[in-house]
This record gives sequence, C-alpha cells and structure tokens, in this order.
Amino acid sequence: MIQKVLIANRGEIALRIVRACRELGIKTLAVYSEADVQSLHVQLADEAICIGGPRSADSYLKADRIIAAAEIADVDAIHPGYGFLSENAKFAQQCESCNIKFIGPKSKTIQMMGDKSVAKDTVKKVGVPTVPGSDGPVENESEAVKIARKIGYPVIIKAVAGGGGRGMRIAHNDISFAKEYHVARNEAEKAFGNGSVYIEKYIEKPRHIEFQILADSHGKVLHLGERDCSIQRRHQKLIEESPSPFLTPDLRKRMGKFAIKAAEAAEYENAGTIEFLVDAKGNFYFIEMNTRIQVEHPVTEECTGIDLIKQQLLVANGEKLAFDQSDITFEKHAIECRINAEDPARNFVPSPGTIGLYYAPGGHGVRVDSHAYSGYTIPPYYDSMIGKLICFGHDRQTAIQRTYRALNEYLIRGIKTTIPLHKAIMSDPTFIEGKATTAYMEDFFARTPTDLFT
Ligand code: MV4
Repeated sequence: MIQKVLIANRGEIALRIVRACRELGIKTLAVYSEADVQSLHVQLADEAICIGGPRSADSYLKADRIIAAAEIADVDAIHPGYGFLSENAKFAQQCESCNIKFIGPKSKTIQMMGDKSVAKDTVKKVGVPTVPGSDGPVENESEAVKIARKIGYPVIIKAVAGGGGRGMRIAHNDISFAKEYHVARNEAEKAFGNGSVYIEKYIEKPRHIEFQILADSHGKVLHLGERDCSIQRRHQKLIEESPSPFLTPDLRKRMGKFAIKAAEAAEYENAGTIEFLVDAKGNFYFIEMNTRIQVEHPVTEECTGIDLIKQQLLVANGEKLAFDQSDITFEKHAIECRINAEDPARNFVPSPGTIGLYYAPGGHGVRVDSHAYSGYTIPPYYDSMIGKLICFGHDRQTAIQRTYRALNEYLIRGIKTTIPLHKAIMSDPTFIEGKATTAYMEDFFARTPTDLFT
C-alpha cells in the first residue's frame, strides 16, 4: 500500500487530500510556499517542507523542487490536486521516471487529452458525438475560411493547447473570420507556445454538463453521473449541481454511456471528467476531457456517497474498483457554491487580506470544504477561492432552500466574498426554475442592481 503521499497543492484541496489520506492510514507530506506557512494543510499534514517563494512560479509550479522534496521525505506517491501541475504531462512523466506514483492518469493520457483536437478525434473515432467542425488543426487561412463556410457561421476557433475557455474566438462571417483566425493563432502562440487552432460550429447558449469518470488500472471504467456547470462568469464556474435540472433520464443514460466510451478510448485510469455542451433541443457534443480531480467533485460525492479522493488513492495503488456501474445510485441532489475572496459588486476584484470572524454553517445536509479560519490571512498570490459550500437533500428544492439557509449562516468578516451573490442567485426565478444556460450570469448581471449582492 501507498505509505506516504506528497500533496503538490495548497488551500482547500490540500486539506481535502490530507483528510482522505488520514482516514486510509496514509502519511502526508505538505509542500508549501513562504506565503502559506500559516495555512491549515501545512499544520495538519504529518510533515511539511517549504519549497520556495510566494509566487506559484517559485513554488507550486517548480516540478524539480517538488520531486526533490518527494525524494528527501521518501514518499510513494504525489497527489497534484487541481490547477498547478495537475495536468502537466511532463511532471507526470518525471514522477513515473523517479518511480513515484502520480495520482492521476498516465502521462501519455494527459498529453493526448491536453491536445484538444487529438482528444476530440480520439473519442469521435469510437462514435462519441462531437461538434461539427474541422478534421484536426487548420494551419492556413484560405483553407480555414473554406472550412468555416462549409460548417456555416457562426463558428468558434479554439486553440488545440487551450481548454477551459482560454484561446477561443467567435466569427460570424468571412470578414470577421479572417481577423479572428489570426488573433486566435497569435494568442495561442503567446499563451501556450503552440499556435495551432481548430474550428467548430458555434453552439449558442449551451448548457455545460460534465460526467465524472472513475477508472481502475484493470480496465474497469464507471461514470458517477453528471454535474451541470452552466453557471459561470468568464469561464470561472460559480455554482455546480447534480443532477442537472435539464437532463431527462433517457438523455442522462445516453450521455453516461458515451462518457464511458470516451474514457475507454483514452485508456483512462483514475478520476477524470468528460465535458459536453448540450443545446436547447437536447443535442449533446463532447468538447474536452479533464484529466484531474475537479474543484466541484464534492457534488458527485454527496449524490453518490462515494469518496472520490479515496478512490483515486486506491486506484493509484493498483486496486480494482470494488463496485460496478449498477451499484452506483444517485440518492441526493447537491449544489455547490464557490466562495471566493472577491467583490462581486466591483467586477469581482480580488479581496485578499485578514479574515476577522470566520463562522462556517453546518447542520443537516451541509458540507463546507475550506482552509479558512478566524484570523487567517488570504495571500494575494493565488486563486481567490477560499471555500466551497455544498448543500444536499432529497430533491432540488430542498437543496436550494438549504443552500440559502447555509449562506445566511456563513460569516466571513474583514474581506469581501461571493456569498451575497450566491444568495441572490438562490432566490432568482430563472435559477429556481432550472433554466440557467452558460448565458445566465451575463443576463443576471444585466438585470440585477449591484446592491442586491453587496
Ligand atoms: C463552445 C461553445 C460554443 N460552441 N464550443 C468554453 C469553455 C470550453 N471548455 C468550451 N467553451 C465553449 N465551447 C462550441 N462549439 C461555448 C463555450 C462556452 C462555454 C462553455 C461552457 C461553459 C461556459 C461557456 C461560456 C462561454 C462559451
């Protein structure tokens, strides 16, 4: 069995991993930056090693220092969490070379799925529906315009090295296409060092629905249902829920089968996510695969009762999944609100600083995953998410009412947070009716006076 795990992350996910390891009797090593000395995961892990300066580039992204810490402390495995090095194929490869288990899929899989065009092609070959578009990357303008015309406007131009909404441009006609094609290539070259782009039909106001996958190293691939992640602002998710209020049992069944097919085509191992866009008519299209544990994984945990981080550790240890698809049942409705240290009334400007009073809600059907506490200082160097509120119950209405109740109990003094915004959304008729698409947040801000979430 894995005896000791290095946690190559910080914040709430580092704490989440410490907790799962402790319950499995696995020792933990925290690595941390100079800005995270007073962080909870550093205090709660069995051991801790400082790996560098406050900026991510000087610590949490320094693969060599993390591997060195792993060697010094003699760990068996590294859990990368999300963000940072979690989808870095080179880092996973380094771990493999050093005989340290990378808790995630094989480096080859990360590399393949990291190229969004290769990922699409891989799943398309086994019959998974994909968005109509170019066959792979398109390297010259005249060819690109022809393809765009053939697809029919509007089209979207995506970086093969992109993902999560980075490096995308929309074009409505030949003239704007010629411009956006070059903008997209230049941006992609700058951001990813890879200017390759591919073209797709632009789906208007889709829902973003992703399926949680769990796969062992013996070829068993299961899905744990979907999460509706349509409520986003500038490609940052704000609220996730499961089940999706939009999916019918039939649609869910078909999408779940294709999600498993997609993961099998990638010879997937460990926890992963298959992302789909779903249009108003219920047509669905694979867009990307995420090869990491995601921020919103607790939604699935509360619906299914399965501890995903523990499963990741067991699978990484070479164990067979102890259950089958038919054993997975969906008993609850769960909603997650991301609590960010940002001011929603001032264009979400970050609000780092020292928390005065911190009081987290509790009670029946309430879970809080957070590393925050009274007196904790949020450093300005990292992502502004300081916690997740997950509320669950037997139906959607219960989950919404419980979320509203818990948000009212949640006290975080001294900084601005997204709590007031979440309260406004939980009482918004469009959300309550389950009608939110990816266009929801923009519409919400256009019709909601700022003082309703201050
Ligand atoms: C799209 C799309 C419309 N048509 N692809 C954004 C995140 C990335 N994973 C894919 N994204 C989109 N791809 C086609 N062919 C619209 C989006 C999109 C979006 C997707 C999910 C959630 C929020 C979004 C907000 C704007 C655009």
